[in-house]
Amino acid sequence: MQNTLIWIVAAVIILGGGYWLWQSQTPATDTGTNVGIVDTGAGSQVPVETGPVNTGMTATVKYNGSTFSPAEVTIKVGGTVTFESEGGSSMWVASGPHPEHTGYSGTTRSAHCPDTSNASFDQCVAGDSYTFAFKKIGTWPYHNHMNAGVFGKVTVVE
Ligand SMILES: [Cu+2]
Repeated sequence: MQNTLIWIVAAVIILGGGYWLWQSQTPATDTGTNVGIVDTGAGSQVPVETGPVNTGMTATVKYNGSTFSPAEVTIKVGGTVTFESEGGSSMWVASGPHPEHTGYSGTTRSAHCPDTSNASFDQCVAGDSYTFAFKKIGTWPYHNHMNAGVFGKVTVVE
């Protein structure tokens, strides 16, 4: 009877020790955060956390007649981008591709422009200012329909 007790205690110690060894070798869990590397000089590099880049609920893009500036902006979904034409340059912001503007909504210009709910990323008429609320996550190239060689890009993130 006493021998049995000793064997049970020994088994518990062996199993417990084995579990401890196994657990101590389990790698640390990945926290899922983005980690960049910063060189602090003298050859030492330390990891740093990097947050979302330039991601707010609003952005403003200026059009000067030949370029959008900044041409690429990132906003959160549901956020708005306001496009402003400076100096009276003719501007009609629209999702690519030119000339049908199907990229954002999947509908053509002639189909979505009469829709006054404005669910399409398409200004639909030339004007000095255009504000659009982005409800779809993704990267949305756009151009000036009045000067179709001028491009930009809106990236919408969660
Ligand atoms: Cu166009």
